[in-house]
Amino acid sequence: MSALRFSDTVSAKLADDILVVTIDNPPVNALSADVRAGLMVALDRAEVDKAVTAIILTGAGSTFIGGADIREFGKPPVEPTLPQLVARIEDFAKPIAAAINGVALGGGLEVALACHRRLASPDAKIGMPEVKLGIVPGAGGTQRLPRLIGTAAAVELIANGRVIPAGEAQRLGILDDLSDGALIEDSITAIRHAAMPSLRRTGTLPVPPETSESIDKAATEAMRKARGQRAPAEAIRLVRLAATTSLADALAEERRTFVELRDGEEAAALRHVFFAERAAGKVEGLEKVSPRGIETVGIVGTGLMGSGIAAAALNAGYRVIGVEQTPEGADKGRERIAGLLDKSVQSGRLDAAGREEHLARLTVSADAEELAQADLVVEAVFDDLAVKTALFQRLDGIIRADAILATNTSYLDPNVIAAATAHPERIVGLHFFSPANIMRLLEVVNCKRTAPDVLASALAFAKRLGKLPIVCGVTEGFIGNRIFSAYRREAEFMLEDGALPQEIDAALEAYGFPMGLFAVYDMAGLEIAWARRKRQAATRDPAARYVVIADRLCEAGRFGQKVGRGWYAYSQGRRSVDPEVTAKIEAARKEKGVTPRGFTTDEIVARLLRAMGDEGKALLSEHVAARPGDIDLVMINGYGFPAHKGGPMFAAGHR
Ligand code: T1G
Repeated sequence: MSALRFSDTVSAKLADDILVVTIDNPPVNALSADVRAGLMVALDRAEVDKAVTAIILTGAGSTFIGGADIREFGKPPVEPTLPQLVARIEDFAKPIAAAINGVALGGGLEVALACHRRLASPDAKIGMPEVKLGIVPGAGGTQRLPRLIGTAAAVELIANGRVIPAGEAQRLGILDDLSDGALIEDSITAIRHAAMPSLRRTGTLPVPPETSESIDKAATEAMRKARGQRAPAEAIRLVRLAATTSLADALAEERRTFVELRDGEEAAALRHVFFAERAAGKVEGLEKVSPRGIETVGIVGTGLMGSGIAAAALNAGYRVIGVEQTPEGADKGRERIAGLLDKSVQSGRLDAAGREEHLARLTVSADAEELAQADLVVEAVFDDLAVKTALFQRLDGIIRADAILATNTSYLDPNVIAAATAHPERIVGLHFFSPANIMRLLEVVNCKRTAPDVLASALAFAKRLGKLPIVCGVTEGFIGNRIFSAYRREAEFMLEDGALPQEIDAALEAYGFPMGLFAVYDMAGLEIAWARRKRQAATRDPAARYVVIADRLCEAGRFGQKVGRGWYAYSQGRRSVDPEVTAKIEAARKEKGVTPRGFTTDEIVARLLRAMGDEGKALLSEHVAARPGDIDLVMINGYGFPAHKGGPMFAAGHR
């Protein structure tokens, strides 16, 4: 069977009378201009070649087609465009089958929907995640999917950008069949009968009738999650069109909407986040450094953070040795970890057998000598310098010389802890965010003496945990808490100047934060920052502006939600404005002789964004953060910054 080449990325082989066309455009077979051109040439050849009775489309490697080539967005369109290719496939005189050998996403699924048959390997995944990039499908997905699975199901998949396994896709009616191990052969068999009695052209199918209730329910649920983003609403509008508008008119409206969104700020922000996520964790010069093998993880302290880290490590397949100070403490720690696994079972993320298998890999002991077996030890003990330093000095005498020591400290200086130990080069910071088994974000702190292979090992560990690792240098609060402190300070300045907590929180929620700053502050507890302010009091710059309002709340025992009072009052879990807080704010203003003034929502947001952006610029100039995208990812994944705004650095114009 001779190989035919239609472009750099598209080739084919003739299997008897079937032309098997393969897209080979690493790493994800994106539908670049070369792929689109190559497919068009393949169709030209099949059209005129009498020896060809049908076509199979498939991908090289483990991906069918990962979507349109996002890197082409923002550049002048190159023909053939994807809609032109998709229309030609659907209208082709000879049968075409999609042999979906891996992920078929976005434009990849749209190409498959235009084919006359669709088979997939059982481990394939399919979906239209365009809304996660701030856009809608732009090559017929909003019109062809409802014709196969109905409007409500299409709304649910497209407006949520959900990616589903092949089995579910077959049950919904997107795929004709699954093929385990003989995908091309099975596709050839299927396509031989596709023309009888006539080719099924998806775009000509009627949209199955269904009640408006089911459609409205899917739409309402999707809009609830959209949190102010445009793309999901536009996707719903377009999918609804399929049942009421001609294919040609609806495709034109889909394309118009796609182009408008693609060229808008929301899509630019989400593309920035997409590429920032893939750049994160890449450190100059570390590519050639081999990480040390880690299979056994020791965790000292199995409290809230330690048990979360233990559960994350168990989920990633590590053997885990938890250590507590007493046997009772060890028993409690084990119960806490088992409890987290139970929650995973309840949520369906883990089954009962998996839970047992995880627990078989867990030891929790009061004997620190057990840590001699660990390849990596993470401390998650009380965030006190003396406690952590003494612990690391003790561990120097217990763990292997090639074992790595990681501190989970939030605010202490890991360089100071490392300097007090025998081997500072093996110390790294792993700042987990609570709950550590759920939150993706992990700040990987590259201390002054951290050895390159230790940093590489920490990154490999983070990736195997499924975390989003952001490498940072040493500064108080690393990236996230330092920026949080900066905009919390700015918010408190505005309180003193005349704003109220509920006004600032409402402004942040209108911008897209799930929760305002003061509500978050109440959830975290006011006492942590209070303790730090008291620690810093002696060295604070007397000329620097200092707002006493938070201190006044703490002095009155208002430590936040857990004590029922903080910036707000809480009863039965409901938050309400507390006149006592307003009075304390007014008293603090009077003490400073401040005449309060009003603030608009825009001004509040602008001042907070500027505070975040300025602190981010400082982190970059101090080389604590390597790139603006890293800062954006920390604030989006750790502090609720709306992804569709791109993060504080993107919002401030630092792209
Ligand atoms: N275009 C260009 N580059 C892409 C890409 C894409 N669609 N997808 C991934 N890459 C790059 C990525 O930046 C990284 O680059 C490398 O490939 C590996 O990615 C008309 C308009 C496919 C599940 O949204 O979900 O179709 O860092 O690390 O973990 O309606 O990539 O190596 O230089 O993520 O194996 C819709 C996005 C597009 C899918 C593979 N499609 N991609 O995951 O690899 S819009 C998507 C993914 C569209 C149509 C519309 C994942 C993946 P580098 P990776 P992975």
